Amino acid sequence: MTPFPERVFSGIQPTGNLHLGNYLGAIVKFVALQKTHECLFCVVDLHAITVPQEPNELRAAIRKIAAAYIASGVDPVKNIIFNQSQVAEHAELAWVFNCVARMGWLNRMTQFKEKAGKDRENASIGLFAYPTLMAADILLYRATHVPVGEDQKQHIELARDIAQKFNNDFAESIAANGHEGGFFPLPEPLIQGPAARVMNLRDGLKKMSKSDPSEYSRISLSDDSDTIAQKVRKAKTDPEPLPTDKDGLSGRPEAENLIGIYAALNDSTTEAVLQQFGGAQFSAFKQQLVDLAVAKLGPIGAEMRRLEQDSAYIDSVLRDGSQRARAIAGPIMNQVKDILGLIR
Ligand code: AQP
Repeated sequence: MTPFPERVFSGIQPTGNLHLGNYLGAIVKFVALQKTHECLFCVVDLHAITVPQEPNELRAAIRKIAAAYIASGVDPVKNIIFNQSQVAEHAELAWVFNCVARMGWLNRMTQFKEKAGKDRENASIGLFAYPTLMAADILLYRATHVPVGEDQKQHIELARDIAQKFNNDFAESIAANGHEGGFFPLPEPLIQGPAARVMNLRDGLKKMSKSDPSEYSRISLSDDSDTIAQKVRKAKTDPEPLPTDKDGLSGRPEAENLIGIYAALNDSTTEAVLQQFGGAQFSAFKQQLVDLAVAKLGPIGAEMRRLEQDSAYIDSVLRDGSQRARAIAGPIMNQVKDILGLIR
């Protein structure tokens, strides 16, 4: 049995407009988990600066992510909402983990390969070490559960490897400092659901992402009703009617994606949606999807726009959250120093 009480941590980078993938892959899970768990939801601004950022845009983007959390229904009083750079221990523990993780482990990270592209020599060291900072984000709070989209699975596995290696390498000192059963938990990713990997609306084989040059590839949380409707109508499909069961979706990535989005927005399953729409033409299904997406996302977008006007309120939420996060992180970082043999 784990000696660690259950605690949830997750974060989103302030690197652009939040899209339906971020919402369904992460934020919807945050809203559900706050009912049952102690949760920390972070705006991971130190991750954002692994690639160039314009300072004014970064400041606005940090506030925008916090606004999106709150507008989506994450309660800033019950949960800790904060930005990473206000809690210095994230960077401190990341350095320790840079000394625990192996080059070979990081060399295998597919996200670095995708983001660095062909010009790897010119990528920042921060971009390469991104997963050790992510491991520090989670383990600084000894978090046990991490709600994320499917694309982050490999990074959570790395966080588990780092936790395990730290526990093994310092086993004696960990025990001498009075900790039973290892110092860090092995965090579990929470990935399941019909929209764990929301795909690009123009190409069902590519992930929906903030950085795709085409606005029509994604639905943004800030899109108004007309824009959502236009994007869904233009979404790529195939000429066949919708199938009646899951097997009929194989080899039809665009159909699978739209059905998954509908299921996730409706808090339903792919099977249930196929039962309802099997045999229908895409045009009829798309109209229903537009109605559902506008009903779900419209109020969130409106509340985000309202909150974005009130930067004093957002900043106060982030300051309060950072203070509460530091109260947890400080003692854990001190224990890490004791285990390592650093004098404090
Ligand atoms: N397409 C997606 N489907 C499901 N979940 C997704 N997530 C991202 N894209 C999808 C999840 O959203 C959370 C926050 O992601 P992030 O902003 O920290 O990182 P990211 O994966 O770099 O986001 P993007 O949109 O893909 O940005 P770019 O274009 O810069 O690469 C995470 O839980 C992630 O799994």
